[in-house]
Amino acid sequence: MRYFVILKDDTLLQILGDESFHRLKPLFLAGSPGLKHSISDRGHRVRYGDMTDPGMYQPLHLSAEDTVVVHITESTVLRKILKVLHAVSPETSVLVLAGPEGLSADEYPSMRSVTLPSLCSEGLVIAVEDLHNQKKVNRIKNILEDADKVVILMQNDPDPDSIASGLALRTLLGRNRVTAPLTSLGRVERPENLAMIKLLEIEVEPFREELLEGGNKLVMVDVQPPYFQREFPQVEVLIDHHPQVEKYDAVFQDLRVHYGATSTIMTEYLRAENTKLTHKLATALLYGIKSDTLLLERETDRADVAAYTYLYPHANHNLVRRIEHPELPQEGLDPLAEALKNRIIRDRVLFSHIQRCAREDLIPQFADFCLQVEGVEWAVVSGLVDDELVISVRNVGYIRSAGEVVKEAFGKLGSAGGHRSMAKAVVPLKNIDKEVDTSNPIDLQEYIARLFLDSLNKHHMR
Ligand SMILES: [Mn+2]
Repeated sequence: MRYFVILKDDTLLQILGDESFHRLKPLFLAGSPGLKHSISDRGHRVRYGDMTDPGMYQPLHLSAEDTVVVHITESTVLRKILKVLHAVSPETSVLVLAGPEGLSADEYPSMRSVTLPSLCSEGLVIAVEDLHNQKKVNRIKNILEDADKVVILMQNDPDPDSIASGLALRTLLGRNRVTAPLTSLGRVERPENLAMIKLLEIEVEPFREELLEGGNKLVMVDVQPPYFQREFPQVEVLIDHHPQVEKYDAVFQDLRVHYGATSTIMTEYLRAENTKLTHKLATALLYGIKSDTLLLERETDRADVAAYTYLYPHANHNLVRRIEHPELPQEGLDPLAEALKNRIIRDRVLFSHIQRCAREDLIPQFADFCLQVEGVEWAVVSGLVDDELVISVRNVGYIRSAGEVVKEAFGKLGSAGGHRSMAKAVVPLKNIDKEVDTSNPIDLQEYIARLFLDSLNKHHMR
């Protein structure tokens, strides 16, 4: 494919720069000797002639494979050029960089027009945002510059968004895991989050009071002080997207409640700073946005989509898949096979019980799998973990809320709850061992099925 560019002057080159044209390697067609010189001085191939003369185009042997970009603002000249081009080679694609008033697509079906402002405005918006974010990053750096350690505090059960945000902040500050530790008063618990820190080799340290002594400074990401319900010394920097429920003090804060993830704010910081994105950081941030917005479906801002797009080419998607689907340990296969063999399906609900469950995270994984069975609308997978019965529930999404059904079925026996399409219950065995023989998997499965179906039918008022 060949490209040709017809110019009235070098405005277009000045605005778009030579780089984009070097990529297309076009032949420029100039209407004046002066323009010809200035284009060739910039290192482009150029030919000079009368743009409205068919003789200019005939030697080019234009075909349907070729594209001509036209930037002529004077409409009578533009019309003449388009007419000549159309006569010489009606199939050649013509991109007009102007609002060609009175030119109809019917007349020139191979023509398309875009205005220069529409081409450049997105870039302008980004540049303005970058400038704004750059100022914030400078402020953050100033505040934290003299700290011995920057202690980054996340929620008590750190989620991917907070972990990725902490990692991004550490990178922006040019610090490492010793001088900017990621800390939590609790620990990472969900299997996906554990897989994330394991696969991306991220260390989350327990928060210790000594960390706030001396010349260390406290920072919070993806969380605000009232969440912790305790006193802290001065919070120096706070970056979050949750709504502010109570007042608190921070030297600098960037709170963007319309954003779906703190990782989006951090990605904007990195973009503004032109920081090189490692696979690790890009993967963490992409997964942070993805998990906080349920793959850009929930409470998503235009900014989240833009950040996701920015990160996408730098992220390791194979790792994201492995984080989302943690590895199945080999020793888990036999108990799973047994559970699958003993499954029962009633009223489109598949029940399966793992009597010897080595790892709790097998249960939700297996529930996801069971939901793929033909004709099944609900998967209820249970398993014995230590002295508790853990029940994971999944549904296909358009029926009753899993959280409500599970609460009704098992809420009196232990903790139970969840969302529309997924829910979980944890029942201490001592709460049920008078009603059912918990050493017998078949009895236990029947017991769970009865409680669950009773609750589901109660909720069947749709
Ligand atoms: Mn978040």
